[in-house]
Amino acid sequence: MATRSRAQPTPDAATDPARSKPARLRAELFSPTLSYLMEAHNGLSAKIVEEAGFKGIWASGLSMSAALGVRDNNEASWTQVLDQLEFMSDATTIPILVDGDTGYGNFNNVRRLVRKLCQRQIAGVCIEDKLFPKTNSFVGEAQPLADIDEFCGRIKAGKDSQTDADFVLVARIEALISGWGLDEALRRAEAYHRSGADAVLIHSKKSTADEIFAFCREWAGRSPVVIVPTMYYRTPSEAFEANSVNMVIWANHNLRAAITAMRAVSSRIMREHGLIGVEGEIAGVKEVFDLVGQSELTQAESRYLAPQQQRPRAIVLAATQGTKLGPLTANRPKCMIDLRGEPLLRRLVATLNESGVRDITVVRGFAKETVDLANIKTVDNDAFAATGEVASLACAEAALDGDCVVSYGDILFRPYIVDDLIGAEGDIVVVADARWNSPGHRAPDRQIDRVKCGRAFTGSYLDEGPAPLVAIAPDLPSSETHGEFIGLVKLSDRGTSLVKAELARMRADGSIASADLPDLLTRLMAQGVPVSVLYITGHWLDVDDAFDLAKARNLM
Ligand code: SPV
Ligand code: MG
Repeated sequence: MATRSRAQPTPDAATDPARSKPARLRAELFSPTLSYLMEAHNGLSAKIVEEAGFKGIWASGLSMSAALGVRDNNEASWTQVLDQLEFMSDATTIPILVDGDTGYGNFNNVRRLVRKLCQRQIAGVCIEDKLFPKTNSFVGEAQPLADIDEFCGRIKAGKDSQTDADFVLVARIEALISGWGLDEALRRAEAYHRSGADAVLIHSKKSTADEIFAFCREWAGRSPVVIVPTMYYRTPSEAFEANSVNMVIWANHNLRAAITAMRAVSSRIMREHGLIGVEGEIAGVKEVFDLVGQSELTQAESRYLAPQQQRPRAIVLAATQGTKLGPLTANRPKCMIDLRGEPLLRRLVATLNESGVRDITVVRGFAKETVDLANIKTVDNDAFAATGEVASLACAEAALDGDCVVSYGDILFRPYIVDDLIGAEGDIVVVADARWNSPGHRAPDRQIDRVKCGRAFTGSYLDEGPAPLVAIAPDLPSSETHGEFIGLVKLSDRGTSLVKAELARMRADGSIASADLPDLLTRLMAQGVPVSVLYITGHWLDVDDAFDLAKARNLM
């Protein structure tokens, strides 16, 4: 014979997280105080039951069926129920007593059911003495009951099949529901107890608990008693305790609450054709994320994802008006000018997204209310008119954390450039175009940020990694210029720390307001911080003046 039930456990075992779920349900059932199970019907409702403080879950057959949109007549198959239970069990740490209906057939079906439940750490099952396919106890009158001996066979088969010694089998007596009366209920309770049931569930559809209490008196504690006071809901729990009930099941109240809430919100949105009325009255999206543990995944990603899969966040500096574009930027900043039907910034954000960079903070300044795109966070540099790039970067200091890409807000580039930059070695890497001097590239008088490197671009595939940056400034002589800084920088975790420390120093010495990115990089290099250059050859553009804009629109 397989494992049989254990002796009565000590009461504090009910909440000991070191103990198995079946052991904790068993402890609840046998504890001297009244215990409660709360209904859940899927992973989310199970989590909410645990969050509320319940020590156990009733996986209701009625509720799981209704949540699937079917009747409580075994229309959902037993394996479909098992799937629901797996989600509920995975989502929670407290034990689950599952409503196993009739056991889905005869003794043989019960054996397989119990083995499968034990495999999933479901703590116990309740089976009722009716026939497959079952009918809910509150539907119709005089439902046929199972033959006592046949049902005892189901109980024995279930107990003989449990692979966890603490697994709980509750035998549910439907004699009162079906109108057979107290004597029949007691006769059945006795037979089920002798067959090895750990507890009996005595069910009633009366509006008072009289027949339940009469049963309890006669039963006299021969085994724990479980009740479902759905119909005699007015009876206070003190009365259950006084009548030696061991466990109360609140059987369907989360499902019914969900129906009421969903009806109210659906009809209101239908009526109002809008969301404003309901928004403050329903759980926020963040609550949804919290309930399903979204933050744990973020932490796990930083622990387990390969470094090349961990995409940095991005900070886009987009505070300037861009006065050289005349009336085009009278009411909106340069980053929002139209490039063939789309704002420049939307194209930039899409490129970053394409490279897996999704956490994007845009620093707004001029006409900030016009910088309003999906999937970006914004911070504001309200002193944009009197300050420069570094001051804007400092406004986004909270986002300067871990690996980070910093981009000007008026540039566009092919996605492979971000991919290469993210993969480039070095704590601080800047992107420079080696074809800075090619004809027709720029308006003739246009000022650019020139870079001087430890190694010129050769175009050879054998060039090993980024070149060291030696100087970055607009006024380097052409003979010493190896490229044009395009306004794209990668900072490693260490790189962001170095930059933050430098921002603090610049704040202290008053240089932060007017500084641009080349000034910041120059200061870092002066302290011996290595900065590298990733060479590219074209495949990018910026939009500074009408010449650039015409070129950009042609390229789009
Ligand atoms: C359930 O919750 O599915 C039950 C309890 O079995 S009752 O609906 O009262 O039968
Ligand atoms: Mg049921």
